[in-house]
Amino acid sequence: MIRRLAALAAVIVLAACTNSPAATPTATTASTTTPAARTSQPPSSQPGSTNPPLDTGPDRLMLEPFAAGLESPIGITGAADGSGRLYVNEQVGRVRIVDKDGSLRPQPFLNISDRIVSGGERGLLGLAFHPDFARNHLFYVDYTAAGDGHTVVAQYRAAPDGLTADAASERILLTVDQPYANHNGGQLAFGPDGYLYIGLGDGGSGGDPHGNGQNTNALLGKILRIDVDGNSGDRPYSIPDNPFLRGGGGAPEVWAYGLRNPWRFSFDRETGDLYIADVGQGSWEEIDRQPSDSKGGENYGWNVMEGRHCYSDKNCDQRPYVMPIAEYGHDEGCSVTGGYVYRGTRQPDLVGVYVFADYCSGTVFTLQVDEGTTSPKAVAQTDLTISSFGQDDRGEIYAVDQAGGGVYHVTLGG
Ligand SMILES: [Ca+2]
Repeated sequence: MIRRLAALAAVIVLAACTNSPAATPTATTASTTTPAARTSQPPSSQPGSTNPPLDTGPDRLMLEPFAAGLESPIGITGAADGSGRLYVNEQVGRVRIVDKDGSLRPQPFLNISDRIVSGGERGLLGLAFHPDFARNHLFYVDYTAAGDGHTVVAQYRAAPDGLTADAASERILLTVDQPYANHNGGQLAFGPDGYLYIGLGDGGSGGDPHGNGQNTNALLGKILRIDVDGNSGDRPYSIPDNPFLRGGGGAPEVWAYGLRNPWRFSFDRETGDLYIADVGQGSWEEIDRQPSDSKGGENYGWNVMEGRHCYSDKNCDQRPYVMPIAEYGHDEGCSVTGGYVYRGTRQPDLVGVYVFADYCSGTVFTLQVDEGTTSPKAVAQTDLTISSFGQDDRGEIYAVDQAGGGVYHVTLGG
């Protein structure tokens, strides 16, 4: 506890020095296990000295150290069970528990590293808890299988106390062939409709050589939607009323398509809108939004388009595609990490703001999502490798630093 208070104090000191232009990012070594204080200085390209319009959200966010000692964390989530615990997936194949006081439990919640190939864009990529987890103890993971490198989505069952889960309880729901090692997607999230949404990249290599993004019969380059509480025919799940369920034209699991590598998507827990961060090829990173009343079937454009720009055909007809609500170029980063719309209670001035980051530059951005198409606003420059954001049960947002092994609480500071 003393160490944690010291770290927080260091953050506050740095925050008081944010007029200094010398606070540039430094390399974070993989051996770092104690979170160092992170700067909260907006990048120098931001007009921090002028008064912004009132409705553009906070000018500055802080990432306050919350937990440390994780190995290559790439996801974090609460279990919506009232425990206040955070569950962090480590890339190698472990799920660890961070208690609500920020302490990391030494015993993993789950260890399935024996069946996973990890490294690069592969590993234990996704984790989601059943909406009724408190009663049925079921949760779901997305991982890259050892041996063939394919994507597996599987169900596990936790002990009633929520502290451990038996690796032998695995029930595989879905296996998807991966032609290349990269672009595996991996996000899992339950929507407000109670169905499980699954993000899959285009299969990898570069430029989508197999054309998966626009092929509605392929599961790659998609967001899928399945009902884990049912089963139909030879499937260990059932298909909700998805866009291609009736009338054909695509695989029944497909919910949305035209995606390159959706690295994190999330539902706004108040509005039900879906926010998708789709990693770009070489020039543009994008955020897409799907309204809560969508019936699915949106085509987000890849590989005809990258962001709002024609990609495979320089004179493309943009009309069939849903444009992103925001994009940024590779002058500001190289790989988007999608985040969450803040709906917590501890930071009223952050309510309704979508927080996300760039994995490469360490820049944290916000979007004022009620403005429609908008521009990302850089609100913190960190030296973290932000691989994922997540929410606890109360709607507080956390980030994980893959290189340093830390968990950070996103706050307004002060
Ligand atoms: Ca797109």
